[in-house]
Amino acid sequence: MQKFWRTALMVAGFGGIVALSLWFGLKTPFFPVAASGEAELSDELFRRMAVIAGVLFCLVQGALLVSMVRFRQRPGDNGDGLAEKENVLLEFAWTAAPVAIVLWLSIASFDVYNVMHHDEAAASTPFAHHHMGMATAQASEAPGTSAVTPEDLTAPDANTLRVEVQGMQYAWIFSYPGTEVTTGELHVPVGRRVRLDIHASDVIHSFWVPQLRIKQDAVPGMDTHLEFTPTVPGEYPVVCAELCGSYHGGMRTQMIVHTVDEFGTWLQTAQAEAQVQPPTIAAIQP
Ligand SMILES: [Cu+2]
Repeated sequence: MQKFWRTALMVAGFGGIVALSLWFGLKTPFFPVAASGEAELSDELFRRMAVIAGVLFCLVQGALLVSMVRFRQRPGDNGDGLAEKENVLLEFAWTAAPVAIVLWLSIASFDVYNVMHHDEAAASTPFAHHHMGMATAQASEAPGTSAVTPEDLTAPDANTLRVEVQGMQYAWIFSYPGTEVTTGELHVPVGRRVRLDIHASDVIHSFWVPQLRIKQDAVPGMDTHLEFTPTVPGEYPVVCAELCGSYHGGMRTQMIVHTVDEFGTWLQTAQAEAQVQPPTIAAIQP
């Protein structure tokens, strides 16, 4: 009978730990606003990890606490304790369980990674080729005008918006291929898929926008990219997340997510300005 109660207590304790971990993991209060379509993917992954970590934390700390109290040295006890040699089942379990968890987490993480880092083949759909072909044709017909008009970039069925991102000590420079627009702030329309092609001029930087849950290293000599769909208009901080020099902490700018109309207006203004004067963007050089 005593064995029954001991088992019942252990099962109840484990149930309590799981419930506590679920509550902590699913209600995790650490996230800023989720402003992209992909944010939920990484948040969900984080919550699952938090639940698993919560269970493991409680189990390990609980076992420590129970052992400290139950198996403490009693007065007058100078023995060596139990001569426990091995427990094959236990050793197998504590090896197999972490292997299974890590494998599952790797696969789940890779799924999320794949959504945010399309490869070149996936990005260049036949429609993209068609659209780019049209833009080139327009440019050759009317030399001197921009290949891509604001209407092209804001049309509801328009392609993924491509932006070239250049990281350098200590600034981010954004240019919009097909237009002459180059800016120090990233402007994008809400609800449209955006592809950033990321480069670095000098050392490794990392393009990070916490509210959109996107982060990608910018590596000299290597092209990296990110894809996402902003869902909430607003201004979000762009932060360099890779220590890149003495002014690394100042390597910040803004991502402005516009409504579609606002973006069209911004692009028109920026193009008009670009034609009047070539872009002058100063990076801070110590
Ligand atoms: Cu940097």
